[in-house]
Amino acid sequence: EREIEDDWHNFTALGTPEDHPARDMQDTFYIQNSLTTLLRTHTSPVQVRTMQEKQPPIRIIAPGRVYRNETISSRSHCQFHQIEGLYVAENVSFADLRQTLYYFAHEMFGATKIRLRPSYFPFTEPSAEMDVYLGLETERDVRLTKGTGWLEVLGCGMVDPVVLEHCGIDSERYTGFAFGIGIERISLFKYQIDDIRLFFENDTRFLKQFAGA
Ligand code: 2NL
Repeated sequence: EREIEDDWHNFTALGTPEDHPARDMQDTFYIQNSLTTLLRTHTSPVQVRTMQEKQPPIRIIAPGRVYRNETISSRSHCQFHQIEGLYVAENVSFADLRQTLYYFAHEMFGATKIRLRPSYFPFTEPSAEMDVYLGLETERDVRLTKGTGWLEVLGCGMVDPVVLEHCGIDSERYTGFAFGIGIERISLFKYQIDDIRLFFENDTRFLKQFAGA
């Protein structure tokens, strides 16, 4: 999939207005000072193109590298990988979203409890953050969850009808849910890695640990 996108597929189609801070040069890498050609800030343009090309039911998982102009530290980087999911069909509900995410949390983390907290994304309404319950069994759980037992793992929501219409889908007939996960962020705690920069240094001593994982 393309990593260089235009602002329509990365922002406009997804309901991110011209004056939204995410569009700023501070946050997004533009190509040669162009205001329209940029490094994608999420994998959503893949789903946008899919919706433009075919009618529901649509089920797609879009993994890939994305770029944000952030200060590099042990916790954040200017490049990372995302997995986004999108499901658009008749009668897709928030309950469907919750059950799908619960299944993922159970398989990925062995979590038996999740919670959805209200949040905001320009492309979903309503929007939520999903936390998984790790408990406070180990010292690591206490540290990772700041003593609460709950860990934030992804963002999600019901696709905003405006986004469906931008992509040529009848929002009176169809509804959908979407979610996005930062792969490095969840790998950091799943594999107890303390610095996100390690993923991009290509040091074979680091990479070999995951051979066959
Ligand atoms: C996050 C949150 C999210 C989406 C991504 C999406 C894509 C389309 C339409 C609507 Cl085409 N939504 N993606 C929705 C909610 C959250 O990502 O924190 N990602 C790291």
